[in-house]
Amino acid sequence: MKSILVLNGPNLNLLGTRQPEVYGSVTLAMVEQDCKAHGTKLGFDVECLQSNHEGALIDAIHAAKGKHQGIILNAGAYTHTSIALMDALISVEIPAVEVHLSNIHAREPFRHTSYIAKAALGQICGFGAKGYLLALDALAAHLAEAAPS
Ligand code: DHK
Repeated sequence: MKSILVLNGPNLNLLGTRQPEVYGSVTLAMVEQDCKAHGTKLGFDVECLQSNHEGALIDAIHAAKGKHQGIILNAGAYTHTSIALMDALISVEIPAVEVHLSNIHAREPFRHTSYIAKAALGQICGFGAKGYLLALDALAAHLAEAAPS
């Protein structure tokens, strides 16, 4: 069975209580549960991981090589700063979809830049927690196209 890694970065462990007017009231546990359930419908095994540490996120991307066929990444604020995360994604050559709960392009100018976008198939932002499920759909379509069964 194909496996997808859902990776969340800094402060996303606070989902549900952190600025709910921006990030919504759904907790990370609920997001992860929904991703697993949606993955099952699509025929994917879904593994979820969250870290507040850049190095741990890089290690998780490296460890995904040979284990996961796709990555869904919300790198939180590292999106706007981390060349190291971009390089990690490029290095492992695993198709990745970037997700943000908020519409980063409608917010402060410093959030308009994404290093992750340079290494991702595409970006889904502004749809709240549903964005993760849309990203799973996008990866399913991409992987089916790449290797039709
Ligand atoms: C989450 C964060 O933590 C912010 O730093 C990003 C992103 C946006 C989100 O919308 O999911 O700027």
